[in-house]
Amino acid sequence: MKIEFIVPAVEENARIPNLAFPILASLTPSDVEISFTDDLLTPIHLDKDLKEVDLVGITVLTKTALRAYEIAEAYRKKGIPVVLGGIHPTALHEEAKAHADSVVIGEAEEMWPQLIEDARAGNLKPFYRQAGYTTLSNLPIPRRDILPSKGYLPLDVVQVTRGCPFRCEFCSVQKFFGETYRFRSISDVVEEVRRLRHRYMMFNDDNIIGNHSYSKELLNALIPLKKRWFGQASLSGLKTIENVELLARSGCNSLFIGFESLSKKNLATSNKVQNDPSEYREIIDTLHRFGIAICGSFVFGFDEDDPSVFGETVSFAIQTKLFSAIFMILTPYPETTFYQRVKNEGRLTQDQWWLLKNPEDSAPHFLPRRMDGKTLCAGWKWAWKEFNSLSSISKRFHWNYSPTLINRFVYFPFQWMQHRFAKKKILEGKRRFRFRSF
Ligand code: B12
Ligand code: SF4
Repeated sequence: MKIEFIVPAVEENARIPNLAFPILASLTPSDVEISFTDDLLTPIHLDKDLKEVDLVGITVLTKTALRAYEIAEAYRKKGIPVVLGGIHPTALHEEAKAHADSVVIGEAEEMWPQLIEDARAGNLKPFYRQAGYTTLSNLPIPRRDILPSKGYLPLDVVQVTRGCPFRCEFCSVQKFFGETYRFRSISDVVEEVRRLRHRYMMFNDDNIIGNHSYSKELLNALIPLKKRWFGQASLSGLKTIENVELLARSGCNSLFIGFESLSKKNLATSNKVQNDPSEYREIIDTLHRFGIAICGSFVFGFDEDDPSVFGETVSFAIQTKLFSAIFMILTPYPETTFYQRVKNEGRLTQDQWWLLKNPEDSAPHFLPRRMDGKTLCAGWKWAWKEFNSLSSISKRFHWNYSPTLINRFVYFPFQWMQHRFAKKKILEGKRRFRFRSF
C-alpha cells in the first residue's frame, strides 16, 4: 500500500517542517510506503504532479482549507481516496467531508492504524474520531526521515505538551487539544532530542513553560544536550527570574510571545486574562538581560481598538527593542468563541470567509467596534511597514541588549529579510502563488 501525505500551502510562509505527518508515519505499519509533499517547497501542479498511490492524507488549517479541497478533489477525480485531518476539518467536519472520502476529527494517533486497515480493505468510514485525547507517553519518535532534506529552515520541530488551560476567545487550541496540559515523559523527549539532526530546534508547544514543575524538569534536562532553541511562552510563566534564567541556560535563543494588546480592557473582553500590560516592559527587559530575543505578536481589531492603536503598539514594540513583531488582524476562526460572539452580535460580515478565493480582500470579516474595516486594514499594513522600516531597525538594535550571538550576527540580515517580507507580502500584496487556480 502507498500513502501520500500532503501539506497544502496558499502563500509564501515560514519554511518550518510539519510535525503531524512524521508522527503519523511513526504509527504506520512498516509495509506501507510513505511519500510526503509540502506544497510550499514543491508546489503541486494538479494536472501533472499527482502521485499513483492508494490513499492521500491532507492536513488542513482554515487558511489552507480551499487549497486542500482543491487538491483533494483532483485526487478523487483520479479515483484515489482522500482523508482530511487537522484543526479545520475538526471544527467543520461536514464541510470537509464534502471534499473527501474520510475526515478525521481531533487527534489521530490512536485511530490511525485502524484507518489504514479500513483503507486496505476498501472500507473507509466517513468520519473517524478516537475515544479521547492522545496519551502522550510512549509514543514512537516522529519519523522525520519522510520530510525532504532540503528546503526547510535548518532546524527540527519538537512537541512536548498539548492542551491549554487558558480560554482566549479568538484561539482554536483548547477546543481541539483540550483544556488541561498533557505532557510527554522527559526521558522520551531527551531520547528524541539526542537523535535530532540540527543544533537548532523549535518547540511548537503553545506554551513551553505552562506547567512550572514540568518545564523545570524539561529545561534542566535540556542543558546537557547543548541545543539552541526557540518556542512560544505565555507571559504568566515569565514573571519569575528563576524561570527566565533556566530558559537561558537550557539554550533558549528567542521566544514568541502573544502580547496581543496593550489594553487591559481588550484582554479582558477576549479573555486573555493571563496578560497584564503593566508587566510587559519588565518581562521584556528581564528576557533581554538573559539574552533571549523576543518576537512579539500583536492583534488589531479588538473591541476597544480605535485608530490610535496602531501608533501606540508600534511605538511600544520599537521602544522595547523587540527583535521582531507580528501584527495580525483579529480573525473569526470557525468554532472559536470569538466567531460565535460576533455571529450572535450580528457583526460577522462574511461567513465561511475561508472559502473565498482571496479572503484577505474582505478582511476583517467582522465589524470592528471603534473603526471601520478599511481603517483597520490600512493601520495593520502601516504597522508592518513602520516596525520593519530602516529607522525602526536601527532604533531596535543595541549592542548590549542581548549578550547572545543571535542579536549581533543575525540581527541585520534577519531585519533586512523582514523588511523585504513586509514590503512584498503585506504592502504590495504579493501573497499568493501564481500557479493556483484561485
Ligand atoms: C507551529 C505552528 C505554526 C507554524 C507551522 C509550522 C508547520 N510547518 O507545521 C507556523 C509559524 C508557520 C504557523 C503559521 C500559521 N499558523 Co500556526 N500554529 C502552529 C502551532 C503552534 C503548532 C502546530 C503543530 O505543529 N501541531 C502539532 C501537530 C502534531 O498537531 P496537528 O497538526 O493538529 O496534527 C494532529 C491532528 O490534527 C491530526 N492531523 C493533522 N493533520 C492530519 C491529516 C490527516 C490525514 C490525519 C489522519 C490526521 C491529521 O494528527 C496529528 C496528531 O494527532 C498551532 C497550535 C497547535 N497547538 O496546534 C498553531 C495554529 C495551527 N496556527 C494557527 C494559525 C492561525 C496560523 C497562521 C494562519 C497565522 C497567520 N496569521 O499567519 C499561519 C498559517 C500558516 C499556513 N500554513 O498557511 C491556528 C490555526 C487555526 C485554524 N483554525 O486554522 C493555530 C491552531 C493556533 C491558534 N492559536 O489558534 N503556525
Ligand atoms: S492563545 Fe495561547 S494561551 Fe490563549 S488559549 Fe490559545 S494557546 Fe492558550
